[in-house]
Amino acid sequence: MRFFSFLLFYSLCGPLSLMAQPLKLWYKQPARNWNEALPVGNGRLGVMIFGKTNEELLQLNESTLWSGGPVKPNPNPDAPTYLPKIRKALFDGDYELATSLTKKMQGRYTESYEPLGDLVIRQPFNGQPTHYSRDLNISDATATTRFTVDGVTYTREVFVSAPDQVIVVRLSADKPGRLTFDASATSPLHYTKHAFGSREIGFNGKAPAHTDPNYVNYNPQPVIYDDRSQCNGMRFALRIRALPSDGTVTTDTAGLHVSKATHVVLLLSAATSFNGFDKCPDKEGKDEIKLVNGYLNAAARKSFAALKQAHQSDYHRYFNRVSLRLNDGKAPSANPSLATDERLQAYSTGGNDTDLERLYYQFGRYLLISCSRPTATAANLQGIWNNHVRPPWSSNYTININTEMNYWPAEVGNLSEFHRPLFELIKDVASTGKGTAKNFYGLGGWTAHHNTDIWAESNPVGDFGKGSPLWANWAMGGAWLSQHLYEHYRYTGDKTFLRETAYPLMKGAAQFCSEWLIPDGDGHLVTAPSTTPENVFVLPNGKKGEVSIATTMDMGIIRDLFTNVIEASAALDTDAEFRKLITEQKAKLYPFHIGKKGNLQEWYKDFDEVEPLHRHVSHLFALHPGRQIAPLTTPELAAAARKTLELRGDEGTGWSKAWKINFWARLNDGNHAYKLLRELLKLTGMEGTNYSNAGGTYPNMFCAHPPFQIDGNFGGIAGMSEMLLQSHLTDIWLLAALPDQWKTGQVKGLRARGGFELVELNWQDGKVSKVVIRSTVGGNCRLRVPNTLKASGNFALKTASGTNPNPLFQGEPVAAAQSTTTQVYDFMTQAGQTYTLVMQ
Ligand code: FUC
Repeated sequence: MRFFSFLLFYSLCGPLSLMAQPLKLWYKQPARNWNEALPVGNGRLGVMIFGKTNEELLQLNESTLWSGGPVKPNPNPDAPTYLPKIRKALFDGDYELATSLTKKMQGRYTESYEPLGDLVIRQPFNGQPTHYSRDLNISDATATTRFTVDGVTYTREVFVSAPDQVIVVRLSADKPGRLTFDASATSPLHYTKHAFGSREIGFNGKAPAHTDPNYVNYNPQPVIYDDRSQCNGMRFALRIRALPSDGTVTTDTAGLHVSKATHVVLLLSAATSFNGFDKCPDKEGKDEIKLVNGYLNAAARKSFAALKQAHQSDYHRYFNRVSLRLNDGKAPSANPSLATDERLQAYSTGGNDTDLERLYYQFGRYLLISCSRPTATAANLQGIWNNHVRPPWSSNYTININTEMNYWPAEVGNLSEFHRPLFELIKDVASTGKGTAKNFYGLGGWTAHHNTDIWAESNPVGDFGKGSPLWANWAMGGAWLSQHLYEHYRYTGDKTFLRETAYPLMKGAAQFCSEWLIPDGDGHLVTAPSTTPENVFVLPNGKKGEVSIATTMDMGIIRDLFTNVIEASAALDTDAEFRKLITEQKAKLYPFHIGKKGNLQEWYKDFDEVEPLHRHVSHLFALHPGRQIAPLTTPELAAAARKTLELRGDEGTGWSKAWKINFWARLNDGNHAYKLLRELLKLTGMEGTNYSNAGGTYPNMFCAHPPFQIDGNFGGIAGMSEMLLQSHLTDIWLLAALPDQWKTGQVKGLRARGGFELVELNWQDGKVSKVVIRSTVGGNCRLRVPNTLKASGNFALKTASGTNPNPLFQGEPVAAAQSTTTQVYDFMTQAGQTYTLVMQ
């Protein structure tokens, strides 16, 4: 009945009114596996909801729950002695020796992100459930499961409150006294169960002192709990309390038993003893029992309605900042009777559904709000959702692409606050990274390598020679992460942040790079050893080489960092000497080269790659997320970057496709970006790891690496933003890579660099019909658009000429300010004022 009234409503009111409907992922059956379960979270607490009927499963996470303890300093004191030997081997052309020596400069692997446990709710039914539906309403951040059985309709609502720091589960029956269930909680870690009075249960536990990455298979005991030092393995606690209801509630060690109720609200609270990256989580740990009870007691004083109201008004503050309409919903095959998995399936087999693309975009924003709250930890490889004790790649922070990708949509997607946890992580990594720079290389500043964890590990991983230098010994992690600090400044113009937080960290990363560079004897500065994650080259003798000199990625990242530090130190009027030094060094960096195939060369020499279709495209860093290569500023290098992408092909894992969307958008090829977006959204159920012909989207809209990795969700929507709006060069370019399928649309609330907010952008037939821009910090607004515009209102709009005077838009000069396909305008803005431009 509900379904038919929805159909009637839809046909009466048409697709436009569909826009006003809440955005939902919904399904006609319970989740059959984790990749069909639905994620909710508040940055610290995460839940995967399976929506099963008589045995519901809520898989639980707490974002600070990791194995291990603080980083052990100086794990490989001999490391620096190998550096001169490696460099000699490299300049002698002995790449094999260089590779084997580089292995001697490795340290420990990181620790793993651990699951908290499972809540199982058993309801005894006689009949078969009917009228089943479950959904995740991303407009309200609430999940609902509903079904009818034995003549009763049961509803379960779940949300995770950020203001109240609890998971709220409300179970109800539409007939009085028909709600009877048992709830029990288990953990895959070491734990003991408890019952507290008649309405509360829970467990206390201890995380492993160490967990090996899932790809390490040579240790007899990959998960270790024993730790006499009391410095490894944090404590954790979970509490589940039933609020007073009309039924009876009892507890015992088996769980919590509710009988003959009508509505019951369960509050779940969790905490760990994690007390910062440099504190022993056990003997110096926080009092997790006090924390868990504190959250629970405070929340229990509120009604369900009050908890829900506080949760939703908090969530709406962020989520509602952006809205999107693509093609006015004119081409959706979006048959409203199709569930999300069916819609993905229809889309994967060629159906058009711009509304599904919109849902995907907003789902990505939903995920960032749910897994990267300003006061919580940064989003890891799986955000905060993981059910494995030894998760894929430790579910850690892989910083040779993945962690950075998580944060690409933050600023443009108007979720700037949600970028902050990354800055906190960078601070911690810079702290251990200072020791790593000194102990591994004898250098100043700070550095980090392939991946890090909650303890801010920064050493080259690989377990003392067992890992491939290709990824383990890549020393550019700190330099790449630092880009995020400066980008936050470019978007917000927040000088206090630049002075107090960003600049000291950026400068430390630049100091390391400045000392890491060496002359190549040919007038250039190079890095050595150097790798390009994660491809291997063919040596002249036909063998494989991993380590070489001055890879294009190294040069791109250092060029980017130096540019940012030069701009930042000038903006802050500080460190003139250091600025002079790195300005001179930047001019001598080994330049980008165009290879024999017309591509952007990946290595110092024009080697062939062992895997021509490799998923990483590290050498295009300067195209995206860097700003050194662009069609408008370096047309020849941009053409070479295009050739590289053509040669690499469109295959790859989830994040690889997502990165390629961004690359093609930066090359202003909206149709190619769109082709990749469609591939990213291809429905898959694939498990395991398939590095070449894989990627796609699981039924719950999580990105398949495979297996699940959240980076592809975030990279994908960052790419969609880049198709509509780019501001990395010296202007704000609207509709920079518009595909044919998005000829008409509207977006509200995206942010551009320079502190500008796109209050509203409307376009028709590929042309901007109206744009409303609000300035938050003032300054010149230089706008690049595909058609002529006029000012609506009393402000002077002029054709742009010369350098953009706005200090947040420095950069390489754009060859021709007015290109044949775009118009470029300047208008002066004042902070807090709004400016409207309309089609002429
Ligand atoms: C890098 C990638 C893998 C994976 C892992 C987490 O090492 O090469 O594809 O994304 O990180």
